[in-house]
Amino acid sequence: MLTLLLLLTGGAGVEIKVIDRREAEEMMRSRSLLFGSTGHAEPEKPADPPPTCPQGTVPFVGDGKASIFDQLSITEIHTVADYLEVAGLVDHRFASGLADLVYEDLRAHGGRVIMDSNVGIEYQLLAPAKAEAAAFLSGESGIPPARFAKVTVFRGAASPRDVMQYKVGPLGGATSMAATEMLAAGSWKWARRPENNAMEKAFWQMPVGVTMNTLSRLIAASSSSGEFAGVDGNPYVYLSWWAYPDLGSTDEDRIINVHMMSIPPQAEGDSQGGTLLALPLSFSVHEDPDRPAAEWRVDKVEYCYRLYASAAELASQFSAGATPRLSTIGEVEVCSARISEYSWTQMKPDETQRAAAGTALSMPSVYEPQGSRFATSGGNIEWMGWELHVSADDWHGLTAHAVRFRGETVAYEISTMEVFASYSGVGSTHQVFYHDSQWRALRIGGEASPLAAGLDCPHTASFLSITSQASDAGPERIERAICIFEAPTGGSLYRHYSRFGSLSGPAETSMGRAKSQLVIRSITTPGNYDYINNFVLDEDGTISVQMDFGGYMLASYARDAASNNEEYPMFGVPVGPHTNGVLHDHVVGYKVDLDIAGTSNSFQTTSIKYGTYEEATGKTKPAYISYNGIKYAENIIHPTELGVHAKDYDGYAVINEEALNAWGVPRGYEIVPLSTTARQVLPDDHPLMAAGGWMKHNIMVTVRKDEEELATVPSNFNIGVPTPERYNMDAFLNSEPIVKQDLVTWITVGRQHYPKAEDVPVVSNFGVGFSLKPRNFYAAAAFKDLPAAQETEYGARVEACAPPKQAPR
Ligand SMILES: [Cu+2]
Repeated sequence: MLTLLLLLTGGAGVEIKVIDRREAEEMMRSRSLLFGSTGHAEPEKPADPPPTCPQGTVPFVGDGKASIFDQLSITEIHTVADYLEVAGLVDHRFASGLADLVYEDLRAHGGRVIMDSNVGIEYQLLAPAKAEAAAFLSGESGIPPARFAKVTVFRGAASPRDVMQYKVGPLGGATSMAATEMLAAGSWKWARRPENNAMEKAFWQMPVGVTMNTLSRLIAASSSSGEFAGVDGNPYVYLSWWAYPDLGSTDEDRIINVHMMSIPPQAEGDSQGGTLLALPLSFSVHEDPDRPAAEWRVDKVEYCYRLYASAAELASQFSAGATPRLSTIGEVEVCSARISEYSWTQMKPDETQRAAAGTALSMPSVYEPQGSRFATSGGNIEWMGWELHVSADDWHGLTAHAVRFRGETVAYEISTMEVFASYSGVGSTHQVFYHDSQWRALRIGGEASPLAAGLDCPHTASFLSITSQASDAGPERIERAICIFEAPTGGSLYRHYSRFGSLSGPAETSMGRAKSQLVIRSITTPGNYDYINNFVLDEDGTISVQMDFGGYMLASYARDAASNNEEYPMFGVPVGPHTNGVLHDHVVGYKVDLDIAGTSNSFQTTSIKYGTYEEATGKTKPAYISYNGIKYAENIIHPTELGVHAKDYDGYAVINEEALNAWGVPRGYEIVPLSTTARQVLPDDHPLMAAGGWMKHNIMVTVRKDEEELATVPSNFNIGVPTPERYNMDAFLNSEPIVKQDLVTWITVGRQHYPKAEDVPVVSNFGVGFSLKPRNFYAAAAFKDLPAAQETEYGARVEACAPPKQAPR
């Protein structure tokens, strides 16, 4: 996503050259050789892992049938791409392979050739029909469902241009393949397509380069007076830009806002500190696919909190004075940026700054006295009675299928769907927002980072690879993209201290079981933020879904400290020199298809109320009740599709009214938000909410339909218009009866992030999530039959594999 502009300010002449990332990294490397180290300590090499305990002592015993949910293999993707090419449905199989062609096209034809081509953008598994898949999983049918791909194609060759999705398949069978259009032609408009890094940043470089050349004297003059200065006499200043859709975008006018930022020069390979180094310069680019990219219209030039009709107008007003080293040049107020002060955006590992003596010692770590207790086979995982299949969709992220506990299905599907953020902001970065599934090279699944043992997951973790289509080389495997590990929480799953002991035991005793969880994790870094995506299993039948946020905030330019900052305190907080941390939100959406004792399910809410006995029961208060005021629960089975906020009721559950536990209570699973969860505060008529139905409530309940796959589709340009109906939550919620139906709960959890100084340089990881917990699903606690800690000779087992004991203090 990061494209670099290189500004050369040597001598009298000024030249701005647009370069791509590879060239920029090359330049950075050679510059580092020229100017030497900037004095930061080399990061310490990771210490050797702790002694490894025996592994693989638990065999995988399942049938592996849930492998029908494996994402497309690289071979399958190429098979589908071959077919589409031969069928004439794509001119270019993968956008990811276009980088060189785009540059050639831009030089020779202004980019018209690519804009007039059909380009294969994304190849995904089209989930099998549930009825077919469920029959195969249960053994009712011996035939696995046929595999199909869903392919998203930018149809630049269509008239009018549009985005199409094709169902392609079946794969791997004797039957010949076919491609079927899944959307009405023209319904997903060209101007609404998701941004595509491989294709589009190169296009935007043209108008951005032209604009920066027009403003070169402003930038150069600012540099000579120190505002855009280089570092340590280094004549190079690296500028980057961030591009986001403008909220004024329409079906015909695709507007990209470009915000200039600087890049900390020493940060080879990691320039993310630059998201804190906003420059006071922004402008808008209007895409016109029928014209050469260099001629695309640029307007709304904002410099230093002032709007100019064009770069030329800003440049000419600036030239009228042309005396550097003044706060005002010509008619232009110069905003001091002082981007040479970048060290505050960087972490500083420094042994002399250790907070306490213990910092020098190793942290506690996980070890497994008798080997790991979970087993895997491909994406199939087994642990302590749990069975599930896990994978990562390239666009949407971590997904689980066929989730079973103690031999019974709990959920057919739990899928990560979308991570959304919208920023306030007045100057420089304006109103920024993004749907993270939409970044071609930066999406939730495909940008998964290889996980680091000892940082992201314990050394005892097992790893799974995923297929990503983010690379310029086409589809490829990312090794170690998902980790699976078991770790103790340090507390107990249950405990009780008995003063009276038991008949056979000591007079006083504690009983209980240490709490240990299985964690399935992937981490993706779509730019500045890191999203840490977890599915967490407990031995009591609870599965939790958590998203933690880490990394760098996005900041905007501030003229000065709080006293002279237009954005403080309404839209953000000063967090560094000329830097305002901008108020924003993080909203995460999931699809949860619980199946409680089958698929005849209902949605029940519980409110804890206070009132008279008559209000609670509708009957007269019995005489033995002395005070007529009492707490009671009001349960409602909701008749039709609905959305609720986390604070509307005290409890939410999916239940099966026909399947009762031993006590005659309907079996169920409850949905428990893990922390104070924020609903989107943008009103329903805000341009972003037309496609944001999935974040209008915390829990939305609908009748499950195969064609209602997910309630979002990647694109930041669905502004003021809904997504195609297949992905539109507002269309899913149409008052259908939901009693004794196969239900989907669409769960949205979020946080408002009002920044603070401690969010710099990077935030302390924080997160959102929810748990799915058995509610009368069993007749008693599911852990009742598990050995208590004392009965496992736990201490003796630990001895076998423990690191050396510390001397007593
Ligand atoms: Cu944040």
